[in-house]
Amino acid sequence: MVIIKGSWEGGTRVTRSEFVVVANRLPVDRVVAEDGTASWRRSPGGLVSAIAPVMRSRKGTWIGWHGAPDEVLEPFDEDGMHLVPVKQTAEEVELYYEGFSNATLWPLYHDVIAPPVYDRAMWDAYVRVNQRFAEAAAEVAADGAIVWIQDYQLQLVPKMLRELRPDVRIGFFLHIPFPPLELFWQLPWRRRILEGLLGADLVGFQLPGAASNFVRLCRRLLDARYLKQDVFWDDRIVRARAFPISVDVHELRKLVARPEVRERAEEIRTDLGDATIFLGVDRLDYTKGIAQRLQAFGELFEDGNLKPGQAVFVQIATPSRERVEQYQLLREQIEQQVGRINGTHGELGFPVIHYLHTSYDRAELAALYLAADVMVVTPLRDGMNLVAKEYVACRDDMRGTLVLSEFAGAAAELKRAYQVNPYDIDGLKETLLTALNAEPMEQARRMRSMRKRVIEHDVDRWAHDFLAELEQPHNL
Ligand code: GDG
Repeated sequence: MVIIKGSWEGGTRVTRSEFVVVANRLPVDRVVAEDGTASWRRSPGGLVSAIAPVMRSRKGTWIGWHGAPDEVLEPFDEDGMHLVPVKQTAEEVELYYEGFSNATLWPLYHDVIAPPVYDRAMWDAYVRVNQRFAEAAAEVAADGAIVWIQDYQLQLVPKMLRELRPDVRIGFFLHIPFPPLELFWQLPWRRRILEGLLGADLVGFQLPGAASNFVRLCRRLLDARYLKQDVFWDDRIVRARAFPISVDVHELRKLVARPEVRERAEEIRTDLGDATIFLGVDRLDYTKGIAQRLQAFGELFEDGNLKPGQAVFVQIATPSRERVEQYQLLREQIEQQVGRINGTHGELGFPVIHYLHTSYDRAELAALYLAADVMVVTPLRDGMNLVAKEYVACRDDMRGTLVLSEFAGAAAELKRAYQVNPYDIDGLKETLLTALNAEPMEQARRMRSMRKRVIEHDVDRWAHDFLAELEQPHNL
């Protein structure tokens, strides 16, 4: 890492790095203590823990927003990483983040489950903020550096960065699905997004089908030549490849080995009256199929297949994107549904659903995974779904069953899950009962096979495979 005098925010020092990660958010959250002093804490989650070791060994820099609108922050070091905050105004958060990213791209890329908003002011803000990220990356990247751009908020950055710094090697990874041509075609700025992505040397997706959608679009929309999953563009080869993301198995194994986590799991079971526990853990998002799973669960009581006190559903719904209208509507809808089901089927002291609209620490989540008999993951569309893999990674006791939507990326790897079509409520009910009644031997057989896959393909391997591919020579 070379420290040079630079022009960053008017003459402060710029650290140039051989390895740069660009993501909407920095990998740290600001925590304010009771006495008002602020400090930074590493954000939970697999992406950060996968990239942090690479950042350290390569003395990398992470570029991202620090979470406070209108605030300008100088670059700083934290947790062994060099961090470069990128400013976002309150208006940009509304138009670029809540708007174009989460009210346009998010629903469009998830099968238009909610109607996407097409708004020119949102698009303009998306372009402006992407340009700012590209400029920050251009400024900190050393000659010939590796720059790894993350996710749908930053799809224009590859092209913008290449224009500023043709010497750097650019990788892009999309964490969410990439839609088929028939849906992507709706987007008024479809050409600009595709050209933006084609600025990269390597465009990574969760699944091979998404890579194929991308290549097909390049051909149809831009008339680009291609061979298998290589697109020929601007005298370069742009590779489209699949790299299914995974979880930090090492961290989760350490967590579930802690005696207090085991004890907490026991305590949860006792608190719930030793009922059979169905568990859902999701961001409160309309792509996650929460309403469908609760409806199926409620109907099992209606049909007399389950009895209050005998089975209970714990649904953790982590608050998410609370200023976006569709998310406010979803929250109302789920809360009404939970009230209705508990009102109809619950008994005094025995609600059938425990709905918790809050966020927990990793240890509590691990204890919940250990306590659950049936883990229910039923997204209507999901790039991967880490919750399914976390559950599997935690169950070193070989117990518990996983009900998994066919529409989660994870279904391609977790073949031994009880797979369901979440739109088919009868099928979902049947599968919940089958998973509930699986014999311990059958549970262990399935769990062993799923654990093998997750342990061998953890998040370190994901990061390693992506970077190894990016570093391959790729000249025409
Ligand atoms: C996107 C894609 C893709 C949840 N509640 C709490 C909490 N979580 C953690 C889970 C898990 C993560 O959040 C959620 O990851 P998912 O993969 O399930 O879903 P998205 O947030 O939609 O993620 C997805 C992923 O990116 C990675 O590429 O798999 O398809 O949509 O790790 O454990 N964590 C804590 N408290 C909570 O209450 N600490």
